[in-house]
Amino acid sequence: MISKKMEEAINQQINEELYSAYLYLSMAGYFAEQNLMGFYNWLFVQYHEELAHAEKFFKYLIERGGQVRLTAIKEPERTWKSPKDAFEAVLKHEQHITGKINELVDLAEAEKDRATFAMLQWFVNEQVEEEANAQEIVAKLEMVGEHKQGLLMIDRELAQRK
Ligand code: OFO
Repeated sequence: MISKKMEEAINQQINEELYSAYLYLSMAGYFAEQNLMGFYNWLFVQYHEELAHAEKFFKYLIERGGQVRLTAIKEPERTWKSPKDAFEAVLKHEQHITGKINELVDLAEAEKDRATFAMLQWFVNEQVEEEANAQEIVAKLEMVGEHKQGLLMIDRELAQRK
């Protein structure tokens, strides 16, 4: 049986992951409005990844005999100043999520909850990838600056993500 403290923290993380999904879906809409359908595709795939993260925590909590408590998801932003501004927001958000995962790891350690600690290692590794992916796109957007052709090249590349 999982502790109440750990249960509460995992429920909060389910909300964080669902908010991540909501944020990226909102961003996908922002890029679709600008006909940047490669960026749209990347974010739509990312939206599904975040739903999968929420489901992983949800199923884990049930497996451990915890009680799921879904709370309200806050409204995400709808517009950004530029593609670079949007992806800087992705990176900042992922850094925030990494912090949340690290807090969960600390709590699992403090509670001597080895099963949760082990489960969280997948998320620790996943966050390395999440931050690196966002960082790479920010760097590319910085490189192309105001050049529309460069932006369209990145758009074509991001259209490949499945
Ligand atoms: Fe769930 O990793 Fe992104 O937010």
